[in-house]
Formats: sequence, structure tokens, C-alpha cells
Amino acid sequence: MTLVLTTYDWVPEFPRGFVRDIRVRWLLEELGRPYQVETVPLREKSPDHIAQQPFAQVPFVRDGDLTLFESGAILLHLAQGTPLMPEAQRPHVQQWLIAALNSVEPFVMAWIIPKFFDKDEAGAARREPLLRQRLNQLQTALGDKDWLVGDSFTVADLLMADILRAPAQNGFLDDLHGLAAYVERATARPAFGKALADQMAHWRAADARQASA
Ligand SMILES: N[C@@H](CCC(=O)N[C@@H](CS)C(=O)NCC(=O)O)C(=O)O
Repeated sequence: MTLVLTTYDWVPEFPRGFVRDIRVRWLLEELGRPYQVETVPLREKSPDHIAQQPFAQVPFVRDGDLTLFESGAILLHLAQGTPLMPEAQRPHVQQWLIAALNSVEPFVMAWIIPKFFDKDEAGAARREPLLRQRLNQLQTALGDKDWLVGDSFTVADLLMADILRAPAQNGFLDDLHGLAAYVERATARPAFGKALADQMAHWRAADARQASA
């Protein structure tokens, strides 16, 4: 049965390319798994949406009989048993995936929320030192390796690189060359390019629908 990925019906310009369905799209492209996209309204959160994502967010997926929310849980589920989570390295891949969600993303979000949602430059500036510290620590941990675990790209790299895209695009990696190269290496993968193009096409189609309504 084709997997169904749910995202928003429309979002404003600034989060486009970053809505978290991108990480699920990216993994599905890496795995060559076909999927369909369904939508929920951004503005009105229906009981049906909340039944599938209790925090009224996206993404969530339906994979056969299984409905799953939380992008990290979705990635873990989909990567299980695939080359993106080699069995011998599974504990370390899971460790780094959770580190991405729990030890890096909160610091990125703590900066993104004042910067882009609240337009509070002073608030964003206050968050910068802690974010920079995390990024430095991450670069040290990565060292001169290409990927976080073993010799090959795993789902942990997919998620970590996705989380690092916003800091990379906003200059935080300008003096962290190893980490900048890591993000470039990951996002140069054709699967990421396809996922990003498909997400952007989704928002363009939403604009066109709105314009003709
Ligand atoms: N921890 C959740 C976060 C999901 C999340 O923040 N989704 C955003 C879109 S990227 C959202 O739905 N925001 C709207 C809202 O919170 O109402 C996950 O990783 O799936």
C-alpha cells in the first residue's frame, strides 16, 4: 500500500522548504519508496487532524494500518531494516538521530522562533551563543569524518543535516568549515534535491489553487 504523507495545505513564504515533511520526503526518496501527499488546513485544526497529530502539527504518515506522528519517529520507522540504518550500527544511528532532535534542534528552534516568527532581533541575538556552542560541539564530534556513524550516510545524517540547514543559510557555519561541508555533502544528494523540489511544487500548487478560488 502506498504510504501517505500529510502536510499543510498551504504555508506562507518563509517556512517553505523547511516544513518538516521535507525530512520524510527526503528519506522516502533515498529509499525509493513511492508516496502520496495529503493535506490538513494550516489555519483550522480539525478534530480529525488532532486525532492523528495530538499537537495539531505536521507531518504525520499512514503506512498501511499504522499512523505515526513526530518526524523522528517516522524516520526511525521508515529507516529500520534499510541501508540508512545498518543493523550493526543501529544503536549509534538512533543515538545521533535523537541527539539531532533533542540536543541540536531545540537550540536551532530557540533562535528561529524569535528571529523569524516573533521578529525579535534582540531575543534571537540572546539565543545565538548557546546555538554556536552546540554547533561547535557538533563539529568537534564530527571531526574529519564524512558522516556521523560509520562510513556511510545514515538517517541520522539526513535529520542532522536537515536541522542544520537554517543555521547554515544564516551564516552560523561560516567559520565551521567541517560542519558546513557536512551539510553541503548531505544536501547535494539527489534525494534531497527531489524532496525540496517536490515540497516547493506543493506550495506553488497551493498558491495556484488559492489564486483561482
Ligand atoms: N516535533 C514535531 C514538530 C512538528 C512541527 O513543529 N511541525 C510544524 C511544521 S514544520 C507545525 O506543524 N507547526 C504549526 C504548529 O505548531 O501549529 C516533529 O518533529 O514532527
